[in-house]
Amino acid sequence: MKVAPWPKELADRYRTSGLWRGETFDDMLRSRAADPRVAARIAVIDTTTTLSYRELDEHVGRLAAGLVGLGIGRDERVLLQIPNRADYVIVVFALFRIGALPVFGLPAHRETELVGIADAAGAVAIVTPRRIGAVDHHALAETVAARVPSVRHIIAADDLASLYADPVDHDRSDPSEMAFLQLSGGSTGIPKLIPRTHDDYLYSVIRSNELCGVTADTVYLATLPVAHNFPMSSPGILGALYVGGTVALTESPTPSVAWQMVERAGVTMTGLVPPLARLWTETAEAGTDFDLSTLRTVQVGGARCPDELARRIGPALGVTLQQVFGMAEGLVCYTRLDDPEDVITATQGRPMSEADELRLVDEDGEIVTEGTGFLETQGPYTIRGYWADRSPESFAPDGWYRTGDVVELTPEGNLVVRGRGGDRVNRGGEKVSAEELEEQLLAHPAVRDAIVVAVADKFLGERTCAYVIAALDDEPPTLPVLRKFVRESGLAEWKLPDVVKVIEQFPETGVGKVSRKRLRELLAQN
Ligand code: OOB
Repeated sequence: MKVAPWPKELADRYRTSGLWRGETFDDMLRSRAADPRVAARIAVIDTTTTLSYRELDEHVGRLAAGLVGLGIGRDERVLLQIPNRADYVIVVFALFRIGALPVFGLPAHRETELVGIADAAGAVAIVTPRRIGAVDHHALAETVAARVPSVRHIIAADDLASLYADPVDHDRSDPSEMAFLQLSGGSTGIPKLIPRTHDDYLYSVIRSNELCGVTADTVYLATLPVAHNFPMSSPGILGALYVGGTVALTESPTPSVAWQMVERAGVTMTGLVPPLARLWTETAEAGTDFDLSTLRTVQVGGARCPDELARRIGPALGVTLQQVFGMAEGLVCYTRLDDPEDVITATQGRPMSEADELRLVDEDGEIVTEGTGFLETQGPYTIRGYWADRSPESFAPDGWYRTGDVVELTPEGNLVVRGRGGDRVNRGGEKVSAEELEEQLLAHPAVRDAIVVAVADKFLGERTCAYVIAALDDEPPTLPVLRKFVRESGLAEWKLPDVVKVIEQFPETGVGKVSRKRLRELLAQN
């Protein structure tokens, strides 16, 4: 299956310099399981299951055979909606083994998102447990399957064993081809699918391991939803598995649950978004009986970590903080573990690879050499296009990815994230596309027009404010009414508006477009 290719000259360079190694994710698991020093070590642990590398490989082989038996084939897309459980790892590697392509849905996605993703990907199957908490995910998957004709199978992620069959041989995947599809944090309502190859993604994992000090003794806790790029590969669960370390998983990120797993598995490292980092920090500052002494590194990323919080995390949790600024499209920046304190607490680090190229541009695309600018990038693990070529405007004419982030470069070459264009709200790491929410709000009969902007929030960093023009003067839409409406339209809970403001007309820019900037200023004033 083809991905938008890197220019030949770059691809040759990445290959000859050994960044792209010609290794697949299935090669990786097979060789760990075959290595007598690694085979018996714990690969994966959750609250009910513990698997050694050999056992994981056996489960993967039997499930892979079962999936082939269902008729799922190479290059076919399979939408996953699996929480942080050992089953997730088994399913992903079984799909890798047969060369089918996982599409990384999140447990919080609801009908509208799942239909959009399944449809755009042409998914042939959905894998989800029957329930996650109070939600009937099997019923949800059935609704999606009824609306998306390509979906032929719904597979129960909590009953994988019913599919197990005797292992069979599989053709090896081409490392330069697509391994899976990630989802973009997105500034549009249409789901953008991010094709990542074995070569490019494995390079990012291996390089992340080097600079995050991940070894066979690392126990990485997936605290954030594991399908997300950050806990998946920065260095995440794939990093830990690559070196024969241990992946621990927790379904709840709150201290009272997650810290039980820290104690039980002897967790050394995890990644958090800023609101969770605040919760962990404040809980630890207040005093805890949990033994967190095995924790060495806590990463924070996904959204801007306030400097004030960054200064408290290390002392409170007894760890080294690492800031991570990354994106599912590729580029990931890290502060280094031995950076000076002020770099760790006040910057978002620098690119992981010397082959990452960065430039800052202004609104017209002109290069900016001083101060802040929009970040654009190309490199050995940054995509050149979305799958099925959606949103060509996200790429500059020469193929560089336009991150949309406004950043500043310090003299030492570290990045400080200053914000981004007005089309997306970053709600503590969970991104809300203004366009997607506006579209849903416009469908409500009491709404004539709607514009969604970010409002500053101490806990989440940003929250979602919907400015609406009422359709009828005597029935202005209210927050509870619009939240209920958006929830029922099938969007994930994190996308519901936090604030609704009814306004008579939107302020305009000089050219007659709605000025989001002016709306944000209005919000800041009151
Ligand atoms: C990560 O990936 P996505 O794809 O959910 O979101 C990417 C966007 C970035 O473009 C930026 O706007 C924001 O999230 N972001 C940050 C940040 N980390 C991500 N903004 C400020 N400070 C940070 N530290 O969020 C992601 C992917 C891999 C590793 C880490 C995060």
